[in-house]
This record gives sequence, structure tokens and C-alpha cells, in this order.
Amino acid sequence: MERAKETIIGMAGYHDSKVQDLKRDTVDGNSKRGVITTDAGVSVSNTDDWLKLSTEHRTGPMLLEDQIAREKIMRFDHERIPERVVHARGSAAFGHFKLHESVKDVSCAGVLTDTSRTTPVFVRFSTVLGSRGSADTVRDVRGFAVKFYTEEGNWDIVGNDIPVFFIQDAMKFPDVIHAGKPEPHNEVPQSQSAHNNFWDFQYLHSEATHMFMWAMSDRGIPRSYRMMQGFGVNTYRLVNKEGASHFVKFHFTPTLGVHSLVWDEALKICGQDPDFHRKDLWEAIESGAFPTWKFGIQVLPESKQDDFEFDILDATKIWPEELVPVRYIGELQLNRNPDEFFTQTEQVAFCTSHVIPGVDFSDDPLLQGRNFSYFDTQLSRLGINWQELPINRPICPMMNNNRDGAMRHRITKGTVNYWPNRFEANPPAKPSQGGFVNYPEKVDGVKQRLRSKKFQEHIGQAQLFYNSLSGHEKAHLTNALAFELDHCDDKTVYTRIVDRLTSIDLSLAQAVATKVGGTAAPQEATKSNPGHKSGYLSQTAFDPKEPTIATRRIAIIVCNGYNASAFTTVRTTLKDRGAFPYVISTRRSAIHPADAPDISADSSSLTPDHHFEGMRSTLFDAILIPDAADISSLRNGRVIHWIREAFGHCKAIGAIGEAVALVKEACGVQGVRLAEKGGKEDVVNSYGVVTTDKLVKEKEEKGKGFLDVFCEEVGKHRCWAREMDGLTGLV
Ligand code: HDE
Repeated sequence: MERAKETIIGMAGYHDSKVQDLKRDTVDGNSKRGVITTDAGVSVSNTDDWLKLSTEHRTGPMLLEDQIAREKIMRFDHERIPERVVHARGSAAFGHFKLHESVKDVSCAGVLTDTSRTTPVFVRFSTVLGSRGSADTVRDVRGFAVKFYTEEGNWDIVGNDIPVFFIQDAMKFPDVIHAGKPEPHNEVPQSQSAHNNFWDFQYLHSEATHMFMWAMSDRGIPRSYRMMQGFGVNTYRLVNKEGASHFVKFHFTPTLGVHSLVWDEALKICGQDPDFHRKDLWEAIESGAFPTWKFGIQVLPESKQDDFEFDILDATKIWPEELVPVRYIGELQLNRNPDEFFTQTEQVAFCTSHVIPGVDFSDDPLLQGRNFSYFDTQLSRLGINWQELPINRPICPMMNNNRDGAMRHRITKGTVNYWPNRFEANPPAKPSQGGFVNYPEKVDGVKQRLRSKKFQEHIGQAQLFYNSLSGHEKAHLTNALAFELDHCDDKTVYTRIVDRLTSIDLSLAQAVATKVGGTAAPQEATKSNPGHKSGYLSQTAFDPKEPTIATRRIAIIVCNGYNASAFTTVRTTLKDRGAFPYVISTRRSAIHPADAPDISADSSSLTPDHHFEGMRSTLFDAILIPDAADISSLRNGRVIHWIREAFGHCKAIGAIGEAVALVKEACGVQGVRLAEKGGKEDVVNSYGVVTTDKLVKEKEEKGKGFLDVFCEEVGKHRCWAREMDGLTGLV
């Protein structure tokens, strides 16, 4: 009862309740009001020179008695904590969850039934294998961990961007991670699955087949955290007010669609901008383009548990949406960047065991092990009192008799720290008061180390996934396997994987074998691919109904003598439609339009955002080159490479007037048509290369012009036909 009262008080301006909570521990590091002090609060007059025995002419030995210098150095010496054993590299943001449709038929959780609530969240995205300082765009699974600060306590969905996992039983986790992490003798390679040990493990565990197909698909190299799906992966349980239980899987689907980089681009970005995803998330939120996901559940009544070919508790299997549709019931939005990386993104600690009344566990053997592991790992990473840290503590009142331990900082007044006590202080809550009650599952079995029969089939859903991909996705997957196995120099490893591929799809196996070696001959044991498909596995299934250019990074290439009116129309239109346009030129000092070539005329100059050497085409989604009188100043190897590379990565390219000739020089391959001077067509769109002789103002204004066609191409993410028709030289 007490708790309910406090909860309501704490809920004033509810959507900000976690913000209010964090304020208690937040100070302004940029403030000019105070002076610098020691940790004990004593003002300090010098933080630059260690106390020493010196004269004006000679510097003498330093004194150990300088407690100010010692404190500064000692604090620094101990700044690091162990990085996460997996998912070490990540970035996070605050936001909220809004429920649109109550699911009180299946759960009594407030966050899933009360549509008037706005629940604060903190979401951390991550790669799995790399160290904290590794690059963002490596091929890997991405973590998608959501902490809901609900009125009934914290609920964590610790998910991934891929809906299945490599293994079925948690006890295998150390093996799969050891095999994937850098090899033990030389700590090579960093954040890569392209090595002998990873693939050795994959072969020796045929249960991993489905997941490695996902990891090798475009899902392994997302364009942005904002453009990935999130999946709870494990099967959980929802329990309603009447105590009835349903099995459930959780889904987050991005409203911007699901999009990926191309491999050549991902590789290059690892060097050109290792923080690419981190910055992308940060910048989108700073500019007010808040990433959103639809939140959905797949629900199955207990009575249907045995109705499928697969075991619904097997985390290497999806529940195909044709069999169990997703019910979209809410929306997740990220809208605030953290104030400090360490105390928030690094110290946040997720636990699958953090559930709230109305959500419970299933007997999924991966989930059960995870429930132990996450709690356990926080002890070595953050210490026993990790749940007290500001980012981890709940927004609702918290009270129990857990006390002491290193770095305890909460001060609990009173004379008793046990239950029951003579004061009846802090009694357990009755179920009617919201006390958590475990679902009274009836269990019947023999105590033994065994997985049930349906866990033994491992190929069917790998085939379902492969068959459901579009042509370009299949080509990417084939190339990814060929890349990875090329990095395995142990013949046993790559020939075995080719063998495994023959049991999925013979033509896939043959294509990979041709590149890496091994024999993809149909064997007796080879399963024929029955060709079944699902409509929800290809990334293209999630393309937004209305293609959008919102948050797309578009490079506008300009040079001295640019056409000011064309440039202004282009930049304004792109901005108005939500894109992030950047002006790129040969230098970052002022350039001048054709009608104001006077270098001293500051008012008519433009300061580009970057020059060609500072950026690369890989860091943009599309390129647009407005008309310019002096286009020949862009005719050099670097600029030609910029445009040519964007063409190779299937990006939309737009050119106006004189710039068309430049595009022709860079990517005028046979098959790509371009606008001709004085030609009949106003706008030519050929393989996503959109060209026009000149920008016709009325057409642009009425919405049928060059910019509409260009934006439509950008909205499609990439022009895959370019690759599939062999124009890029990359497939
Ligand atoms: Fe994790 N995992 N995991 N994992 N996992 C960790 O917990 C573990 C698994 C996932 O941003 C660790 O706090 C076991 C599946 C994410 O802080 C650790 C098993 C899925 C994150 C751990 C799995 C995940 C982790 C390391 C097999 C997708 C990052 C640091 C049974 C559904 C959370 C930490 C963050 C982190 C154990 C399998 C997702 C060691 C034993 C399946 C997103 O506890």
C-alpha cells in the first residue's frame, strides 16, 4: 500500500521519472561556478605541478607527501573496470515505451496493459565479439538490450538483431564464445568470425547452422542501429490476472525499415570511421530525428506447445510469422543521449532475470542459463552493489534486507534488517498488492542431461531462411561465406563447412566451394531443399510503405563556380524532407558560386562541411552533384573514385547539367543511360543514377521533378539491380 502511494508521488510528470531520478546524482562538469577540489572537497590551487624540491634554476625530486598529486594519479590508475566478456563494444540512449493496445487477455503487467503510461527506457546496442575499442561495422550479431523502468520495477529484454541463437543449451555458451573470440595463442583476429576456430565450432554444432546463415546474411552488417530489428530470442511466458499462462516472443521492428551496408563498404568504414554506428545514433537523436520501433509479441497458449515440427523452447528456431503472427502493440522511441558514457552506457547492467509481475520464464534451456549468467557477470564487472548505481536502480521504491557489501552507498535507517520482525516493517506484498508470484508450472521429468527430441533437427529453418531471401541477399550471403572461409587456412574447417552447406542448398554450396575449395557434391545424406519460404525473413519485407529519405546522409558535391540556385534548391529540398545533407568540396575554406566569383565577396560564399580527403563516399547514403561552371576542377582521381565507389556500393547518384559528364566519366558503364544535353527526357533514371540537363523549377515545385526521382531512389536504400546485373563488379 505504502509503495503504491510513493509510486504515485514519484510519477509526477511520469515520462521524466528516470530523468528526475538521475538528477539526484548528476552534476555539471562544464559549470564555471565552482572551483576544482580534491575528492574530499578541499579547494586546490594547482593541479599541474607535483610538489617538489626545486629552485628557479633546478628541478629537484618530487615529494611523496603531495596527496593532491597522488590522489589524481591513483584515481587515474584505477579508472578501468573489466569490459563485458561479450558485447563489450556498445552505445546507448534513453527514450520511452508507449503501449497502444492493452494485452490484458495474456498479461497483467502494467507496462503491457495500461495504455495511459509512458515508460522510460534505456537501450544499449552492441557488437558481440570485439573489445571495447573495436570498430562498429564488423560482421557480427548486434545486441539490442532494453531496460524498461516500469512502475513495478525494472524489466529487461536482453535481445539481439537476429531472432535465433547459435546454441540450444546455456552450458555451451563459453565454448561458442571462446571459439568466436580471438584465438588463444596470439589473440588474433579482433572482432571477426572469419577464422578457423569460429567455423570449426559451427561445423561441430549443427544446431548453429540456422544462426550462422543469419550472421552471414546482410543482418550481420547493419547500416545503422536505427535500422535493425530487435528480438528477445528466448521464449518467455506471459501470465494474466486469472493466472493463465501463454508463451511469448518479443519483437522490435524499426519504422525506418531494415537496412544494411554492403560488405566492401563495411570493411572500409572499420578504418575510415570506427565509430560509425555510435555517431549515427548520437547524431540522429541530437538532431531530433528520434529512432522508433514498433513493439510486437508472438503469443501461444500453453495448449499449443506441441503443435509444431520444432520445439517452441528451442532458441535456434523462429516461430514463423505465418504460423504465429506478430501482434504489434506499442512503440519504442529513443530521444535522449546519455550525459556520460561511463556511468551510463558502460555501467548499465542488464539481466534476463529482471522480469515483473505478468512476465515470467519458460523452460527454454538457453534462457534458464542466461538467468544465472547475467547477474553473476555483474558481480565481477561492477561489484555486489551494482543495482544501486544510478543507471541501474528502479524508479519505483526499492526496499529489502540485502545489506552491506563493497561500495554500499544507500543508508538504511532502522533497527531491523530481517523478516519477519516485531515491527512488521517492510512485509512481503500480497499478490493482490502486486507481489511477484512465480507461475505454478507443473513439471514432470527425469533428472538427466538431455534435450528433447525436437531439438535434434537443425537444417529445416536454415533452408527456410535462405529460400526466403531476395536475389541480392542470397548473393551477399554467398559472398560472405566465401570471404569468411577464405580466412580459414585449415582445410578440415572449410571443407566441412562446404559439406554442411550442401545439406542446406546445393547451389549455394557449389558457389562457395568454387571460391574457397572443398567439394559440394550431392551426397546420399544431402537433404533436398524443399523450397519452403516465409514472407517475413527478407529485410525487404520491412521496407516502409512510404519510402523516406529521413536521416539519410547525402553528400552534395560542389566546387567554385557552382550554380547557386540549383544548389540552394537541392539543399533546401533534401533538408525539408528530413535528410542530413553535407557539402563536400576540394577544400573546407569558402567556395563561390558562378555569379559571384570574387573571392573577397564573403556574403555569397559557401563553407563546405568537409573536403574529399577528410571523408569518403562510404560515409554517405547518396551523392548529388549540382551544376557548376568549373566542373573540371573536380576531374581528379580522388573525386572520380568517390563517385565510382558510391556507384559500386549501389547508392543513389544524382547529377545536374555539367555534372552529368563527371558522373559519366566515373561510372559511365555500359547499360547505364544518362541525360543528354538538350535531350528529350527531363530526367533520366537508370539503375539509380538520376541525371538531368537542368533543374526545371516548376517541376521541382509541383513535385514531379529530378529531386523527386532522386529522393525515391535514396528512399529505396540501394539500387540492388545494379549489382545483380553485373554493373558494379562487386558481385
Ligand atoms: Fe548474452 N551475455 N548470453 N546473449 N548478451 C552478456 O552479460 C550469456 C545471449 C546479450 O548491453 C553478458 O552484462 C549467456 C542471447 C546482450 O550490457 C553475459 C548466454 C542473447 C548483451 C552473457 C547468452 C544475448 C549480453 C556479458 C547463453 C540474445 C549485452 C555482459 C545462454 C537474446 C548487454 C553482461 C549489454 C551480454 C551471457 C546468450 C544478448 C556474460 C550465458 C541468446 C544484448 O552475462
